[in-house]
Amino acid sequence: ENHDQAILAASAKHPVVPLEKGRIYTYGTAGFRMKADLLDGITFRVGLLASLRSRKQNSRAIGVMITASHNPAADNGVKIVDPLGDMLEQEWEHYATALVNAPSDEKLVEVYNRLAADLKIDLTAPAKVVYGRDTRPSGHTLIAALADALDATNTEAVDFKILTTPQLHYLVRATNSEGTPLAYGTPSEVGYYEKLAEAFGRAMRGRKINGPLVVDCANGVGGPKLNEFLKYLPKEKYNLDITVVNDDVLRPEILNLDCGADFVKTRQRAPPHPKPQPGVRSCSLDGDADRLIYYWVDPDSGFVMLDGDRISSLAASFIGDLVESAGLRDELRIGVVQTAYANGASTTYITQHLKLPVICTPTGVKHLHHVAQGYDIGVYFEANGHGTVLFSPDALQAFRKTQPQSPAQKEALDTLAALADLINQTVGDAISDMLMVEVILAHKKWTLRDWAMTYTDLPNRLVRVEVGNKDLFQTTDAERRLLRPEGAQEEIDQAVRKYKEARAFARASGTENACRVYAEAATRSEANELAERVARIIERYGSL
Ligand code: G16
Repeated sequence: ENHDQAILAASAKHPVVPLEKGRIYTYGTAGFRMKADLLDGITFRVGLLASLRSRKQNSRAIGVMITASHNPAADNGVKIVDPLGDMLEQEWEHYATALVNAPSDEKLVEVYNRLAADLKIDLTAPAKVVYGRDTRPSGHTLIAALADALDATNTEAVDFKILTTPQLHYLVRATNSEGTPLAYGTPSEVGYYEKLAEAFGRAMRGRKINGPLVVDCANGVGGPKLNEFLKYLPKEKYNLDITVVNDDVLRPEILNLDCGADFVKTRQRAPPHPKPQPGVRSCSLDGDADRLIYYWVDPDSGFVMLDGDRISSLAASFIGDLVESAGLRDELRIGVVQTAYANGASTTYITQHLKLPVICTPTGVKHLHHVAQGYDIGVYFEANGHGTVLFSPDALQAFRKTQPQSPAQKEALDTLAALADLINQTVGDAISDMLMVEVILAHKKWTLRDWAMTYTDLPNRLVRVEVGNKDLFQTTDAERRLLRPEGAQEEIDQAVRKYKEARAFARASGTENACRVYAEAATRSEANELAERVARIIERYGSL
């Protein structure tokens, strides 16, 4: 079977907007992400790649998600999900880049056929792609471009319509594992809610939640989905009192505007609307519900934030204790994965106090996920609240097969097994992570203040710097140092030396046309000052 004519005809309807000379579209931290009006042709071509990927993967289903997550409403993005629900294998990112940058429809067909030949893909084999999108209005037309690509390549298409990103990841894995011993869950949105609700009940083991919780959904897809999910949770049984706010998805322009996990993390304050009630437990999701940040406004000390590092250390500490009680300490290796953005105090707490190994990777959950898979229990979170906990097949087996010698050991084993079902195993999932945090706090009988007391964050500051060409900035050492432009790192080092207990780094964003600067130091004013200094260095080198 030959798809050439069909691809040529369809591609003519979905042209890629040419970039200025010398620049290309690249598959970044989270796929292709940019202003939505540039994405039609790109999405079409990603559809072609998804079909190739499915054929290469023995016709298993591949996922495509249309979302720009925390970015402004006018942006959108497209990314591919592999058969087990994790991110596209990195080697294939190059193939995506090659297809997307083919300079004409004819060249596109050439690249498509060359990939098929080089990768020994049988174009007559069945192919299947499942897809979804967030609430951005542009998602609708992008889905049409994707569907045209699937049609042209004779690929079975399953449209799950509007979803959170982690729901789509779940659905890909559930679709591919259905009917096997490793069945992940029923491949439907309802199946997702039922699985999480059931696991939450088992993990709670009769405990009660300690106080109301306000959940800010960034006016994104998490709003309607969380409202739907709450119908599956018996409120009285758990003393569950959740108020969903910023869940207006009918006015697209307010998506992520002055609310959501990215706002809270970067601005280090609560969303102004609705007016924060002092002392009330709160958390924020981002625009596609894969990030989670907890916080409260303290009547005495003001805003206190519990970010991804806190969620990570909370999970590692609780799960570590359970593994000990389950008698599996010598059997299962637990590790924590962070990025350069992790607060230094969290790394110290995890290594010195919890006595667990920490590995630092570049930004992007795909990197963290990969390293976390090397442990029996791999806890990974980015400071921005994106992460999850992975359990290896050996760990799952140990939870099920170990014969408990005491009620306490049985409880620990059962709770671990329940957590492994509750926590999304495919990718960071704000709704699932929120339930995990609530389970842990309920078991420990902790308030958010108790949680915040475990260690003291080093004051830190994150700055976004607009530059002419962010691709000038190249990093090494898990993004902690700049290789290029030449001279920039020396200047950063000089700036850092002026402060006590200080650290700073700069890197190009993989999702926005900007650089990010992170600084931490002994005091708030020093952290701010250092961040500003480094930002100015980056600005200067970025305009050379
Ligand atoms: C995406 C990635 C995250 C990353 C974030 C920011 O998040 O999935 O792993 O931390 O972008 O990346 P960068 O600093 O390179 O712009 P999301 O929530 O936007 O999909």
